[in-house]
Amino acid sequence: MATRLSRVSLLAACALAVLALAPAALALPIPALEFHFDDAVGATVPNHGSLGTFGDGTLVPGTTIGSGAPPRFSGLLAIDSSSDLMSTTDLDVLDSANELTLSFFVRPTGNYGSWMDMIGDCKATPSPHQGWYFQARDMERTTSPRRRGMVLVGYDAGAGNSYSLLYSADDYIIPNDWHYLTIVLKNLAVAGAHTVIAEIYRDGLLFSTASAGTSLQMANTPDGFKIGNAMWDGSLYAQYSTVAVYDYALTPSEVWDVYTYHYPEPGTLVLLATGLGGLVLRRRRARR
Ligand SMILES: [Ca+2]
Ligand SMILES: [Ca+2]
Repeated sequence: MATRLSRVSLLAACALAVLALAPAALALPIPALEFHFDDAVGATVPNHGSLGTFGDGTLVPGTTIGSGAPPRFSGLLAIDSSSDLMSTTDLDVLDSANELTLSFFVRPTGNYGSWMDMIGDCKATPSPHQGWYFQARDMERTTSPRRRGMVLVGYDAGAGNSYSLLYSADDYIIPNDWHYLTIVLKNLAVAGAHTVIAEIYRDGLLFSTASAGTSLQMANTPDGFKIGNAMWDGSLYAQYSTVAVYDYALTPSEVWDVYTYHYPEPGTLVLLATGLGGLVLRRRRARR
């Protein structure tokens, strides 16, 4: 009897696991940009997003790619000096979007400090700043505030170099650990007084939310999307993998689907389906 019951349970678990897998496989959101870093040709990093070759990345000399990142794609971009950079041409579809989602695996490796450039689409100089970018903040600190992710949303001329800062909670970015970070930005192009929102996820789950009031609208930036020496400050030394930009906001379930697609663990999906997923997720977070 016990054997029959456990067989039935096993079959039910397998069926649920298949159901859990199916939606992610069939209906993943499509990004405008997605870089895998395992297929570069010379200095060109192919774009796998909807913008096609128009969104290809270009490496500046000295910027290298390698392997060993978490699956599904193991290629990585290594930023190990403040001049390392991958950039695209100017992309109007991203500049004019009211909502954006940025997703990437990252493993910080050094050069920790207070303001460390990571990723963005931003005109750095001359002021006023335009566009948005994401930094690692307070990496050197051992007390709060420390190891935060920060989005700077900068707005156009006319309005006098005005910008908003949106911060994650502490310990969002962990030295030497791979994590999958997702930042959803909303209300970038709303006219009049409004609130800009950043929903900040790690490994598929909401980590914190930040907001800031402004009456300014996002302006077009003449520069392209950048990883590395993106803006003003020294670069966080880090490895990046599977970097994507969506010109719309992902929902919480889409963020989870994308994460589990890029970081599949079959055992996790089976246990999720049988209600034990929380245990495994806690274990996985502890391990990584
Ligand atoms: Ca380098
Ligand atoms: Ca631009």
